[in-house]
Amino acid sequence: MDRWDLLLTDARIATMRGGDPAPYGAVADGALAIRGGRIAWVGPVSELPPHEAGETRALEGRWITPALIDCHTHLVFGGDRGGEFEARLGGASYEELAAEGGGIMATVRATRAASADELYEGALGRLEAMAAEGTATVEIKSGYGLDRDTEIRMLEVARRLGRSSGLTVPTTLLAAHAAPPEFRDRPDDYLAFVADELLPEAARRGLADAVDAFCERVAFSAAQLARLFERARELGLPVKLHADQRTDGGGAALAARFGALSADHLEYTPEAGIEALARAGTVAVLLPGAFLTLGEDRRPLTAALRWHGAPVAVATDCNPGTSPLGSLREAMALASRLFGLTPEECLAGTTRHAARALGLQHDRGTLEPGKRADLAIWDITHPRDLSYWLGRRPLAGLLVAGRDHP
Ligand code: DI6
Ligand code: FE
Repeated sequence: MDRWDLLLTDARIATMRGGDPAPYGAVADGALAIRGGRIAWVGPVSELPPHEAGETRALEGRWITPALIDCHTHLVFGGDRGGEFEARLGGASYEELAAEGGGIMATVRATRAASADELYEGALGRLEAMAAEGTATVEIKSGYGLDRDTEIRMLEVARRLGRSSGLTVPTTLLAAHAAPPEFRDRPDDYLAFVADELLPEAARRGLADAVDAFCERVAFSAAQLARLFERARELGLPVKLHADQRTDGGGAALAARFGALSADHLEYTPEAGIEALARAGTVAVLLPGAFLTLGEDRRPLTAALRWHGAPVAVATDCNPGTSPLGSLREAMALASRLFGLTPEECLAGTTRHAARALGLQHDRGTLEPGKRADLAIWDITHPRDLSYWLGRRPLAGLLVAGRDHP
């Protein structure tokens, strides 16, 4: 006799299992059982084994999917950049505003000036809004401090958000986001500081789960970043990369060479770079919010990603400058329209492949026995509705490790 804590029945279940011949790995008249915060059983109601359940809930035909996973955000930051948004609509370019001290540096100044509590409160509101849309795992990057104290403070705030919210918050050190004013015209000295001091400290204190960098003409070159990635490797930390967002800087190839968890943006990645990502098993993370906000006209090569079999994820890139987007479900709706991803690819991109982009593929991202019981329950008629509708809030419930998330 199987003993379960919670049994969900009368559900339609998009398991998102890889290799399942059914679209979305769907189970029509399904049940899902949870024990100890993990999925204990999933399948058709007609095949339920003999069991005892502490609680049983009939979902009246609602859909269950894996809880969504946002694998790329800059959720912790000070200030906001609404003024720049207006100025850009008035004709100023992102690069012009950056040259005048706006852009990333405006947020760096505001973040340095903010206390840990202020950063925490601001990010907590954004995090709760994400959970209210079905997201239970939210990666958070540093990268608006660009000095020792503020980068560490951002990571500590992200860790605190993970402890207090009940959600999972993997952290990423993105100190190589830009060279700060103190190192103007000395980017190599700044990268040496990051590689030799900041990275080892973050690793020693267990503050970073991964290391990210911005590979771009306005930031750092692939050659400059290779040294940082070698250091990350020595310290046993996986790497990720903001690659080829505005220009082809060889970012995808660099990420593939280091077996990165993910390469993100990829608007200007050539097909050879995509082939390299696919061969390395590096997840291609597409960020439609930044594409849309920057008015970019070059798209990632969706057909080539498919053709080469690269795993593709979708994320919000939530940040105050280039992607003021707080809903991962809306990111799916945008990725289908702007990049031509199918609704099933969008959902795989915010579940199974997003888990892999964080190195969590063995723990979550699909509904299979043994995986963490992070589930979203939706008032929808078909999982494609999650990409189909804009501006709707179809979430009916969120379970995190088998418990109702408030
Ligand atoms: N790419 C982006 O779109 C953001 N960072 C990055 O590496 C920009 C962040 C910002 O403008 O604040
Ligand atoms: Fe980003």
